Amino acid sequence: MDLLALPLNVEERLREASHVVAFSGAGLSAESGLGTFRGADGLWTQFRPEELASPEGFSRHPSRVWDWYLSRYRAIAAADPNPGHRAIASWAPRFPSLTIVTQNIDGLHQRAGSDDVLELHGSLLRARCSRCDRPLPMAEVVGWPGSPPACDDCGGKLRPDVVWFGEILPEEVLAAAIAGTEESDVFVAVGTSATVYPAAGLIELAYRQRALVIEINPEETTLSSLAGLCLRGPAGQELPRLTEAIERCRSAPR
Ligand code: BV8
Ligand code: ZN
Repeated sequence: MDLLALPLNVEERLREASHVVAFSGAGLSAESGLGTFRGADGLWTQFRPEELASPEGFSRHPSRVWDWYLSRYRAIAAADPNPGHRAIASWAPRFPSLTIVTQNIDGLHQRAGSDDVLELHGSLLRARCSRCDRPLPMAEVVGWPGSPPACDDCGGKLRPDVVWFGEILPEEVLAAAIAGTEESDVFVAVGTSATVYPAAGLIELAYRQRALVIEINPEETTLSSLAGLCLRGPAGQELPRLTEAIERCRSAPR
């Protein structure tokens, strides 16, 4: 791995950082084989988000939406965390405080060893009843008959326990993500097109409160101008390079 040369001011910020936020989007899981939303192979290119990832889409086409999430669940079950997930997991002991905020619903941060992951958009490892809200593990219901299966308590349609467009984010999760961002010295936005709100607003909040924003993305995004450092490469390559640079500058004599 070729060493990442950091500008002096960035080195200084990383050396002094006590609270770091890692904010991830679908691009972090791309190298685990999971499709992104807006990239060339994006999931949305086959369907429009409103058609599938929305309450309206689900009420109009429950079976199509359920089958789409079932296929994504199967892809997630077959996927593994990549070096990007593992690099972020290795940051926990390196900083006094690390907050991991993800837009992803694949649970790969946790499988890479990260605890307390703030899942802004829920998790596809969980299903819930759309009528009585009963939570169920997706692993359990994938084998149930029906698309979508019926809740065995009330007969309501099961749905993935994710946040759809037009639905509000889990309040306590969003509040914790905002609190972590407000305290952050360094905010690393990896694999996100920064187009979905209120999640993308965290990058603007980090910038406003003078955190060093680091963007890791092969492409430019609408919020690239807020970044003090842009690493234009895949997460699985750039996160280990950044981790090596963090190790180097935090172990150097002060
Ligand atoms: C809400 C779960 C309101 C489901 C998802 C302003 C404020 C509030 C809301 C809005 C607002 N403006 C507009 C809205 C509405 C809407 C919204 O943001 N629309 C967008 C499209 C404009 N927001 C909402 O509806 C939110 N709800 O605010 O409700 C409300 C208020 C009161 C009362 C009632 C309602 C809910 C949004 C959540 C939607 N759910 N996911 C599912 O997964 O199926 S969003 C979906 O997009 C995924 O979570 C995905 O993660 C997310 C964001 O996309 P990214 O993660 O960024 O992925 P993307 O493909 O876009 O980009 C990938 C990037 O990776 C690219 O840049 C690519 O270059 C890069 N990349 C590719 N390969 C790699 C890589 N990077 C690194 N390494 C690689 N190898
Ligand atoms: Zn029910």
